[in-house]
Amino acid sequence: MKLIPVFLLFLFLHINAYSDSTQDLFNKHCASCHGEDRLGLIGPPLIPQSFKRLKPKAANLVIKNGRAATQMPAFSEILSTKEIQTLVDYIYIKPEQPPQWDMPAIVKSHKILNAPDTLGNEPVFKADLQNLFLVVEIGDHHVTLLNGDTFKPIFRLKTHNALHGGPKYSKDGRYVYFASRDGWITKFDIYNLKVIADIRVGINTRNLAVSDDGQFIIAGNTLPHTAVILKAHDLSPVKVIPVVNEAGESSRVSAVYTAAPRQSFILALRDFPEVWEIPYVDKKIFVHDYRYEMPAYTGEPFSIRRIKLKNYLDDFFFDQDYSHIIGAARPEGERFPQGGQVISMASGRKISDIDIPGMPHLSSGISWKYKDTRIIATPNIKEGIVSIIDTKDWKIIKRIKTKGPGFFMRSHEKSPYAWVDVFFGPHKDLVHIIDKKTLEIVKTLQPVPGKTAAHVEFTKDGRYALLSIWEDDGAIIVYDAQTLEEVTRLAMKKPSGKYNVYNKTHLEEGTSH
Ligand code: DHE
Repeated sequence: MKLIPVFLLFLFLHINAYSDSTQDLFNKHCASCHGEDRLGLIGPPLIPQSFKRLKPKAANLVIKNGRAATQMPAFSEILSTKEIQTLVDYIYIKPEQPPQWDMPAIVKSHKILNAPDTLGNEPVFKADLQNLFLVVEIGDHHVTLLNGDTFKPIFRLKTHNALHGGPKYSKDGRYVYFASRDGWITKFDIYNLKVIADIRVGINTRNLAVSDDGQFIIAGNTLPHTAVILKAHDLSPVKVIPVVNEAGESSRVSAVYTAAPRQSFILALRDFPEVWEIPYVDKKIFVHDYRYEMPAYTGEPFSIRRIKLKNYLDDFFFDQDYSHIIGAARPEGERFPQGGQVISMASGRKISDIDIPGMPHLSSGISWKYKDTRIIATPNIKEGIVSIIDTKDWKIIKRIKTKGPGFFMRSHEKSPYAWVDVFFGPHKDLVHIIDKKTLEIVKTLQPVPGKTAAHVEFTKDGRYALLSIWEDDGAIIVYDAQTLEEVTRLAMKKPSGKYNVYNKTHLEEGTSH
């Protein structure tokens, strides 16, 4: 009889010792990116809610081999097979307290630091306000405001950790909104160099979009499974939209966008194959497409139009007038094979497939006029190619071979060249320059041997191209966009994206929106 309690005590100590050492293993190798609580930092949350599409066997392979197009490295040389499996088992355990971030939590986090009406309307510095850049420095979590004529920094702002996605400007370029991966949305007044307001909309957030009328912000979360609408004026919260399908299943948001001509927000969802359109004004906005038996949609503001698809859209691109979504999914066996698809926004139906191999990075695709048509060029994060798509018939007209998978592609209407980086692999220090007329690589730059070179943005007039040396002791290198010669360089802490006010607010065809 006495043996039973002793056995139970042994069992209890054994389980505790096992879980402590598992937590130690997790803390040592995973917590710096995914958080000790597994709720995500620069890496995504590692709890069962985040694994609706990733089965344990596949998670094991991700830990072993790393994940393409993310910062997730391979651990096969560092951890034993047993340790990897221990981590897989651990991340599929539900946290004791289900993570929550609801309206009361959002309201509580809201801080107005400088009421917008108390600040002056004249900028406190001299510069061409349309040719300013914001450079996100993820090395030490700052944003630098840069004069696009002199290339001299004007101001450096401390931000929340790990900003992700492009900061979004108000139409006049005075205000800018940032989203951090840990859920914070910040409004900054560029004229006064002051933060207006700050609010935490989620535990793990993807990105934000600003309505074309400047009234509303939408932020998409991966934890919890919500999208949050804010008033752009002072970031006060308006509505939390649960991201749930008709069967009651919830999904992470993979990205939110503004479709200006449609006066609506578009949401790409990760865990069920739907795209959502959410109007932000009170009028009939959806044109009936006579080719299909589809009723016109007359949505109330912030109601949901569900566009149901046969495959997920993990990454996508809009054509210039926002009448089509060109999307691609991470391939998942026979049910969801690889390839792209084109969705008509009017009918909500797929109108074409696109034969793209690997994993095209459509959200950094660009478009330009080519001969008698308009083309879209997209880098590929799995293969060393740039795919050129003809928007007349959605056929691939060329695959340009590069020195490795790339992440970002850029051009400017006034530039004869498109720039594409080679973000992944041994040639990460190279950048290819493509002639937009011949679709040939005409030059390959190696700005700093051995250091990652990535993400280009042009000045307002397209005369100069700014490139990041994506390292902690990195730099912005300014090139003459015609001669491709270096003009100057500025030291920066792991500069990631850079965003020109004019190009972004005028939806310049060579940059992301
Ligand atoms: Fe990004 C933009 C998704 C990993 C740096 N990234 C975007 C956008 C999406 C996206 C949907 C467009 C939204 C916008 O601009 O509002 N990114 C994803 C992923 O799904 C992916 C592959 C995995 C993830 O962990 O989220 C991913 N992204 C990364 C990185 O690892 C990068 C290189 C480093 C980082 O900061 O996390 C990175 N993503 C960026 C940047 C932009 C971006 C710099 C804005 C590009 C622009 O010029 O607009």
